[in-house]
Amino acid sequence: MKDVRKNIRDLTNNEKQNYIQAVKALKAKISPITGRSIYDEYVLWHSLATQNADPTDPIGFRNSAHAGPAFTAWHRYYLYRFEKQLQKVVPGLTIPYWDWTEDTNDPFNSPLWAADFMGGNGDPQDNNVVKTGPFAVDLWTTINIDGTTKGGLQRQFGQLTSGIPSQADVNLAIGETPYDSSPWNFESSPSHRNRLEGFLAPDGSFAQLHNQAHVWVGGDMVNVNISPNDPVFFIHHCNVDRVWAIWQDKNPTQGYLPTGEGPSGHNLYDLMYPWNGKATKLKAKPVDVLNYKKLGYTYV
Ligand SMILES: [Cu+2]
Repeated sequence: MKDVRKNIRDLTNNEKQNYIQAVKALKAKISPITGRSIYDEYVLWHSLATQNADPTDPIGFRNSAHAGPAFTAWHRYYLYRFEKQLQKVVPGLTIPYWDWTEDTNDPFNSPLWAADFMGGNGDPQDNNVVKTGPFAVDLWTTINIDGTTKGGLQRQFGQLTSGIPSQADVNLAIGETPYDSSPWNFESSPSHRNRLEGFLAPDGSFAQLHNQAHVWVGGDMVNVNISPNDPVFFIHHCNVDRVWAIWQDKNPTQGYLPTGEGPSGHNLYDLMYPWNGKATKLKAKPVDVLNYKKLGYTYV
């Protein structure tokens, strides 16, 4: 039996409730190893990877999880682990995905932002703090990169970019080969990874696909160090993972690159920081996560 990751539009009310309940349970649950909230551990892992800038990148922008080949693999492992944690609360629960293309024409009114799901926009009169839904200011707190409390979740829909990805954008990413190319950073082209990550926007804005949806939501989501503070992070990244999975299925002869000549932490057999057995006890390499079906899940 595989875990089935569903479209947010196909969730029953009960499934939505279970998802919210499980996310909140992870926020409340304390890790016996670190003494921190399990949810906040995930925020900090993302922060650790983001702060681990790669000095070998001539542009100085690549880090362990972004603007480099491991972008897709890092986030796939991250979501996989997070989903396992959710399943400890609600057995069989999976992360749903936000297919942006169904909301391209009207992102403000996506069912994602329903009061019984992710809640709505931030309050522009009050520092863009979210005041509706299960993650409203009195019900959810966010953290800074040092783990201290930051306050209410922030969102600023459509202020920093006007739109979210379209079907044409997604088709472009699905049609682009190879997987990645030198110089293995945000200038790589052609590159499925860089196209999907969203640095190849035609207007040079760096805000296409994955990046654009982060920027459109704004607030916590646009602060790459702590973007998982917003629970929508996982639902957004589930769709990024899904698009990569579609690309993989369509291009079975196009493998992960680089296999060994790229930057440290990004090659097929490199350990991905902080899952190097030192920064955390975990160990994960891109090669471990290429086959999503082997990880035990599928998309409908
Ligand atoms: Cu990320």
